[in-house]
Amino acid sequence: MTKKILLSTTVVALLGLSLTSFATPTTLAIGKDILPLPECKIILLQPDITGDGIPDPTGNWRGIWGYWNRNAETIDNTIQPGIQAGGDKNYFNVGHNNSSYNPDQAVANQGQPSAFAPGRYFSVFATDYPAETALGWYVTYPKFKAAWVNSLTSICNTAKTQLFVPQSEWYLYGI
Ligand SMILES: [Ca+2]
Repeated sequence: MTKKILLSTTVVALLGLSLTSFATPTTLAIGKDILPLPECKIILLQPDITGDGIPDPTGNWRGIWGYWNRNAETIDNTIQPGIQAGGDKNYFNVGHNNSSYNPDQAVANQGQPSAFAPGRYFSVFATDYPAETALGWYVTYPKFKAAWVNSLTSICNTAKTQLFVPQSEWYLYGI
C-alpha cells in the first residue's frame, strides 16, 4: 500500500497531473506472470539412532519456497479464479514430471499463498517431501509456470534453516 501511494505521488509530481486524470491502475497493472521460486532444502534430522553420536536423517526433506509476482497488484481468485491454494491454478503434485492437477487437497495444498502480493518474496513457506523424490509447484497466472524441489535443490544455509526448523532442533544441525 505504501509502495503504491509513493509511486502514484512520484508519477503525479513528474507529470504535473492530478490523480483524477489517471485511469484505474488495475487495468494496466495485471497480466504479467507469477513465478513460483524454489530456494533450497533442509535434510530433516533426528537424534542419533545409529549409535555414532551423529544425528541421522529422518527420510524427509523440507523445501523452502518463495515467489515473484511481476504485477503491481495482488493476484487472488477475484482476478484469477482457481489461484487459491490447492486450486487448479495453484497446486502441488509429487514427482518430477507430474504436472497434472490432483484435486486431493492433501497433495495440492501444501500451505502456499492464496493471494500473491506484488514483488519478489523469499522464504514464504516450506513443504516436506520424501528424500530423493521431487515436489512440483504449478502456478498459472496468466501463463503456466512450474518449479520443483528435488535432489538437485541446494542445501539451505544456517539462517534459512533456523527460519524453518524449530529452535529446539537446531542442535541437530550444529547450530
Ligand atoms: Ca547417527
